[in-house]
Amino acid sequence: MSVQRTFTMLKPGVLQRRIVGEILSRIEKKGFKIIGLKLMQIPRSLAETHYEEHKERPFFGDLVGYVTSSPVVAMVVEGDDVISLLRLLAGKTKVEEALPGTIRGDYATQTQLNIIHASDSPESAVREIGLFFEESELIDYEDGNAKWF
Ligand code: FUP
Repeated sequence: MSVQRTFTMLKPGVLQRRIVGEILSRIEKKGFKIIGLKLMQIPRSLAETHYEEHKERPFFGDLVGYVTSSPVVAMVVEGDDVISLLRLLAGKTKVEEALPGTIRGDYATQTQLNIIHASDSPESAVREIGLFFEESELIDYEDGNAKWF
């Protein structure tokens, strides 16, 4: 196990559906430490850069349109093996594979509206944290509950 940081984003449907608290609660209950958190209206250029690996895919335009359609909640989360563990908590990308009990499995019926993004590798995490956050926006505070998780 090693302490990692990952980037996660609650997509526009989350704020619109008034379920920010519920989704944040899942991340908190798991025991991860939120070290950066903000509401953002993502500019189109940032969305295109964030999803640039998909730029040739047929869903790229709709995906960029969706994530720029209204505000998102952007976060940096820290914890032991948080990159893979947060992906597990989020659930599979495709809704037909996202199991009940996962965030996507419980809250999404369409892949394009799968409500949460979480970095898929250490390289992606570094890149995505750098795209969305300044270092000064990340708070390195003492976690009084760390031993309980
Ligand atoms: P993930 O890392 O789980 O978000 O998955 P991807 O990077 O493969 O996909 C990014 C986003 O593109 C997904 F969250 C939803 C959208 N997508 C589609 O709309 N259709 C697809 O077939 C695959 C992905």
